[in-house]
Amino acid sequence: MLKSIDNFTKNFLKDTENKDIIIINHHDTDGITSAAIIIKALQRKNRIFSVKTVKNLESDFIEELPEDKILLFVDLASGSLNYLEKKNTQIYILDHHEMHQKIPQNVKIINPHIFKEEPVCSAGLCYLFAKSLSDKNKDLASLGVIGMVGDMLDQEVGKLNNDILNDAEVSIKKGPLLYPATRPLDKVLEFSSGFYIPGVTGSRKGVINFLREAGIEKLRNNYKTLIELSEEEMSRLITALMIRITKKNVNIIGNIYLLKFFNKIEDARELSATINACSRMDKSDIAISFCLGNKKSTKDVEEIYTNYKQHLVSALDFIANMKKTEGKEYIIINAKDKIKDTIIGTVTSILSNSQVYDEGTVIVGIAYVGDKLKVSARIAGRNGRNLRELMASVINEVGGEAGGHHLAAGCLISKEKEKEFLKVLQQKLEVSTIKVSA
Ligand SMILES: [Mn+2]
Repeated sequence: MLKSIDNFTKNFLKDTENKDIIIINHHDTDGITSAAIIIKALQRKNRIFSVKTVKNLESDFIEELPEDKILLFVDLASGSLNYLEKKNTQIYILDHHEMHQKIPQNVKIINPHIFKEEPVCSAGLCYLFAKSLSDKNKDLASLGVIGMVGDMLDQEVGKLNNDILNDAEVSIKKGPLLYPATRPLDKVLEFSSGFYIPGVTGSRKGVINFLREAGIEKLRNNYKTLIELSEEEMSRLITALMIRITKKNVNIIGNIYLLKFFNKIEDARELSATINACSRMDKSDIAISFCLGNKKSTKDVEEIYTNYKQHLVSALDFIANMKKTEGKEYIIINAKDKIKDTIIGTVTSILSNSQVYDEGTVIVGIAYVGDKLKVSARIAGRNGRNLRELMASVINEVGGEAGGHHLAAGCLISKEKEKEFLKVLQQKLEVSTIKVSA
């Protein structure tokens, strides 16, 4: 794949010598960090470009893109090749989503699926592209790592990803996947980003008791951070967590990635969550400028992140009290206009990682966006039916656009089809539920 990236880069440089570029990126963490890498790298090559960040790639949007510019798609477009074929311009794609269409003549694409390569996120691909443009771009490796963590491709790292981690000079520590690992443990446990700990998350008293049980004492006025714990303290903490979290499918332990982000040591997971929050609150421009090291956006970003967390809490609260459609191995949550379309996916993810539903349960969240329905499907735990196929089969009957992976997929459907969609979805969930072996 590296050889193909070199070729891709050469062609791109030639094609953009006298032509402007439009960068089109997905709005999640991987897409934002991808765009930031490309922006920096193209500035260094004196290229002229504009950036468009999108929630998803719709055919109308593609149709309206100008044809006198070179189009560079990052973290999307692998599923839209048939639409791109109709554009009368050269198109470049750096993406890792599943591909099921033939590559058209006017498209050059780097996607690990083509090369049967280890999974590399788009920010990783953009970083490899930037590195092949110039060795100077090595300083962009951290953004590649943040994208990797954002897309959760960080737990089984192969050679390519390992090289990116090395370029970013990341230091790795094994421990509980609670973040940020750089802040006092009591705060991290109380607001627990990562996983839910019964009796501890959200309870100040619970946190203090839990830390006492684990034999972790205050150091002067503060608790230590995760990364400051001694080996013995760490192992006591992990044991205490194991006792509290009995579900098998919760990932408690993993790699903690610490990296230098504009001269401060940060937890990559926290940076990823911060960037993601901005996009979900429709502030992806601020997220990009944060990734580019803009001082002012660092402050803005913190505020947005806090606001976002409050939004999530109210959304979860709303779901707990609303009427849901529940079946044998599925649940449909139609939040209509009560939950933001940009948050419904996160909320279904939180539910799928919580201990509320049995392994394999399909969780479908629905929210309105303009005249459409945004649908997010997740599997509770790590095994279950193929959701991308499920979504595609529903779209086949109802119309719309679908995408995603095995365990996380979604679709966009015209609001007029709401009733029909719900009927077809429920039918498919009822009929062809595949038994999950434990
Ligand atoms: Mn991605």
